[in-house]
Amino acid sequence: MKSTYRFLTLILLTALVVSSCRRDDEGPERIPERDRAAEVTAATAEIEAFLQTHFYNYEDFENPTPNFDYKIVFDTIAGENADKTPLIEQVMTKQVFDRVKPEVIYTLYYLKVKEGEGDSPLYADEALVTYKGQFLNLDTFDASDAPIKFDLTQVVTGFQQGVIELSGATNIIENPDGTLTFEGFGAGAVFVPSGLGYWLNSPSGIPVYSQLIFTYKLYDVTTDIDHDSDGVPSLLEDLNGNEYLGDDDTDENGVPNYLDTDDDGDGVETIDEIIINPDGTVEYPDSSGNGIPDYLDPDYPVLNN
Ligand SMILES: [Ca+2]
Ligand SMILES: [Ca+2]
Ligand SMILES: [Ca+2]
Ligand SMILES: [Ca+2]
Repeated sequence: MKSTYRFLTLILLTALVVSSCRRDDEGPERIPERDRAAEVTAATAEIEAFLQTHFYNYEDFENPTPNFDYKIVFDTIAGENADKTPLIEQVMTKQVFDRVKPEVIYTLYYLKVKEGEGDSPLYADEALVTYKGQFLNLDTFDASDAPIKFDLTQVVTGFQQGVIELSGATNIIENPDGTLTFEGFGAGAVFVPSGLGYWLNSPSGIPVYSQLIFTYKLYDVTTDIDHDSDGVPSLLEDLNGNEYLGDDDTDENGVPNYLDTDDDGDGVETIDEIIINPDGTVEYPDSSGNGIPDYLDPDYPVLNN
């Protein structure tokens, strides 16, 4: 457990050094890292202020015209829009723990404007989406109108947690011109505090500690991913069942199980300590009968195949 956090901290520290180097006469200047718990309060206040003062084009979604693109558009509640329903009355919330400091809990706000009629992704799946990333001032920092596939373990936590609330399309039709039509897709948005976003590790163009908005359409879902190809599906490498793969590290070598091909570090590859049947089902032998399957048991380094 401890070494997992060391691993994560190492990534953040590397980012800290890179992102805080300023080329000036006085040499590199460090941006002090903020307290993660205190920052939750500040970030949540900023996001709630946005949700109270803004609305989305919900009327377009309620009565879609034939050519409506199902894109979420935000605007300020003011002037001729003074009577619009604020987002704060339409959002849903979920509790999400901080991936660096798990005792810190966020209330994550998200919007489900079109639920989707197909499969819903899990945190270890891949999702085919179009998306747009915006700051709270509604400037866009990133977008893809072409469907793009994301490994949901590799995106910022807030985006992952928003996308998994939707379902994908039920039917994908290939048109004569080569484009795809997705029937029954999902559409939503998530309002991401920096601690579930980029924190200090922000790509260029995104200021550190920015709160972000992602809008997205979910088209398709790829399940049963085995990131390290060791025969154990990634979902089953979430040993503590907290729906986060980064903090399960049986041999405490800094590589979490879902990316570790020898999970118990006994020198025998995981794939040689499990049985993959011809029909694809997997068995996890416990040869010593101590309740720990061989691939997680460093005291049982016996080849099974
Ligand atoms: Ca695996
Ligand atoms: Ca490991
Ligand atoms: Ca593994
Ligand atoms: Ca092993």
